[in-house]
Amino acid sequence: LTSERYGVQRLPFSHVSNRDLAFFECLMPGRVITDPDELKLFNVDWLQSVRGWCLTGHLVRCLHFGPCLGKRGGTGILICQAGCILENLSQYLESMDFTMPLDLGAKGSCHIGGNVATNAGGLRVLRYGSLRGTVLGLEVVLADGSILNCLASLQKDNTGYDLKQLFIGSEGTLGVITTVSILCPQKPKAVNLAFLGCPGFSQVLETFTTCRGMLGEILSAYEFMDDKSMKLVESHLKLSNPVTGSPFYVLIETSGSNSAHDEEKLNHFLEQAMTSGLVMDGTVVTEDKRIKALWALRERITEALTHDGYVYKYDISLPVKRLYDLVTDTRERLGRSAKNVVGYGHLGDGNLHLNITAESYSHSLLEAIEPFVYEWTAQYQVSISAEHGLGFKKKHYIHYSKPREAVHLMQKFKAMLDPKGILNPYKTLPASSL
Ligand code: 2HG
Ligand code: ZN
Repeated sequence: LTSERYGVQRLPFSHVSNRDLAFFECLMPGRVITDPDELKLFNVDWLQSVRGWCLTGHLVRCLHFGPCLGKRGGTGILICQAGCILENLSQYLESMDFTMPLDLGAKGSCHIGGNVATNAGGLRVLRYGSLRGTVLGLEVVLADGSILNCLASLQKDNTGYDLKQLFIGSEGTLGVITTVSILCPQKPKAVNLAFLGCPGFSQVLETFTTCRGMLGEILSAYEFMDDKSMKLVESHLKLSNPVTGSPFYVLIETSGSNSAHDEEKLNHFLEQAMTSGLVMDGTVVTEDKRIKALWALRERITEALTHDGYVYKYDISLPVKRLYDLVTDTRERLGRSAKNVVGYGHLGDGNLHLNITAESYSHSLLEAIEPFVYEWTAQYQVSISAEHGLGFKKKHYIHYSKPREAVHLMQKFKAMLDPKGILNPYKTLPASSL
């Protein structure tokens, strides 16, 4: 049980009464859920590792109304409500020759409000930067019920503090994002995807340096995965890897405006990478359907892992040179007590996803992993949460990445904006002694 495993003490919140239910039913007829089985879907996380005890739901369902795209001076500015699904937004934008600056494996189910609240990174950070740069404005409901309108759609606005940044990446602990304005680039005219096998991690790194030099402005993603992650995708999801037999794989995407120019550049790079032994084998695709199929090999690793057993997840920012050392050291430390220790991630952003699987949850395995992984990480003064946030399980480890004064100031913001602690309780920050 979550409360026992993690020692959660319920805060002194009131309970939902029949009067409350009647109020919500009046506000959103037919949308209030009280059936325990239906509620389970919202109370248990998708990894099935923790559960909450909500007796009623659900607000988000009413926040899914459609997007609109403005093109001030040819620049695409999307304004949409928080409940829009990322993939629907992408399709809407593509039909108008624009693209979403954010893409991630969960695009078919995740909501843009959640993406912004967690400052989700994903596969396009290398090209378009994080949501901190592309989100132009937000509308947020504060803990006292008032609406904060920071819904600017200007690229430049230095009037006072940039309040929207407080809510981006705050994991819903400071306010509920209800509307988002986001800057969307033009849809690239030519996209190529190369899936390559490398003989070792040092070659993965050298291939990155080479392709950054040779592909420069058209490079839009550089992802890596180890052989073990690919094996899981093959065995659990029955996807076939077109380039087998390498200890490491990389996905290199180019996005540009001139296909002949981009292909020539890519071919030059591939020739160089093959002749110098950086790459053992590979395939290049340009057709939309085949691009999607290759991306699935990378995007669906997370899903494959859930079929492998209980998953311990770590999302670390590291100097790229050290990125795989953490995987090797963890594998060696855990030996046979883990089922699989895999490493993959957004190498172009210095972001490793270290995942460890076991047949079922084991407290002693958790103790062998934590704080080892955090201490290992802290020696490089980097981040124990690169793009996923601290959430419920990692809030006590914030000190590995942030100085005491910074955590204290965060707690002060929290106390000011949410004095009763009603917004996403028990997440992101350790309890304050303020
Ligand atoms: C990804 O890059 C996601 O696939 C999920 O950020 C990472 O499950 C994970 O560890
Ligand atoms: Zn990721």
